[in-house]
Amino acid sequence: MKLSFRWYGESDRISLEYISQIPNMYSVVTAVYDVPVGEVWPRENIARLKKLTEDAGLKFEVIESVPVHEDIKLGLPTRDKYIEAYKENIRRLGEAGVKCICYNFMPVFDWTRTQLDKVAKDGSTSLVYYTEQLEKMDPLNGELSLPGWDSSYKKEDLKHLFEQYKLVDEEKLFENLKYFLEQIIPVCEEADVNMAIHPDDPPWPIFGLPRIITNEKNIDRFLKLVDSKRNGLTFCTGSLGADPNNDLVKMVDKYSKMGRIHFMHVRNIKILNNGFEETAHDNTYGSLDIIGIMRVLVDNGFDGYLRPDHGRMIWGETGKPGYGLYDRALGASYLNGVWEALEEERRK
Ligand SMILES: [Mn+2]
Repeated sequence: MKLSFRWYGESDRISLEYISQIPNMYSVVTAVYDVPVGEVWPRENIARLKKLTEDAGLKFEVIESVPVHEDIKLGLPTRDKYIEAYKENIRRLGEAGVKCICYNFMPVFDWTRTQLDKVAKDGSTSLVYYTEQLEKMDPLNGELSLPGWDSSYKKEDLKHLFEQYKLVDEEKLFENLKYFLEQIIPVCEEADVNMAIHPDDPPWPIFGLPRIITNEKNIDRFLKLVDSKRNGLTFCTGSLGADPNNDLVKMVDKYSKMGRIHFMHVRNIKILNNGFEETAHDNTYGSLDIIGIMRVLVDNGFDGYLRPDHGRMIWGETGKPGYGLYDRALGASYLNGVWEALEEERRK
């Protein structure tokens, strides 16, 4: 297991020095953030991130994300130029020593929560998803702003996008994903880079838009679209775990044995009748069997990247919701401890 930590580049309030002080920290997870979706990342931007990272004693091996242009997801004729740009990004990142690229194939919206600062009894705040809040949200009224959300969309652009997606159902989205993978996976073989798709978060359709990376059946289908080890997963426990029908321990066991998990996002959530709340990483705080998941990873000799995922805001910290330092560092330490104990147990 190679422990990693998301860093939002030079504008991140959390320094690389702080990240490197977390025990057992191996690599940053970052991206070039100032280039529009669909364009080629300048070599000098990549080189700068790499230098800053390595100067701090960390590896520059994981990118999250190289975003996929909507035209690719929609399957428009213009997709080919964006796929060419994507390929060039894979080559450039491979040259810079990147081993794993996380991306997602969610139409329009990235991860979605209905509230970013739900206060818990202990005064910490976290991200939550409540069905009744979602039902009141209208993405087309021009006022909605979400964390995983490209705020550069204008109201009219969004209306147009929603119109276009009326022609894209789950089958079509799978087809468009296959088209994309068939083009990029051979480039990954040459560039020695693994692609790791992030599951849809939450793992069900929202706002009438299709979602396909949601459960075991669909992930099986996804892996067969292009049956190469390069075509793999970011297994995000908090995303897939929001659907209680997903047996996470079984899925992690199966996909890690197949060598198809390149990147683990590990966090816990509490499942409610009307949605879910993000919690501390520890087993007892949420509904997910974090220890069971870590156990199969240890048993299967998982040597990919693993990072704590969203944290709560604690100790008065402010900043990017889900991406404070303190609770994610606690999460990393917890995951280290669990890993160490399980390895020790296995040796005996
Ligand atoms: Mn995740």
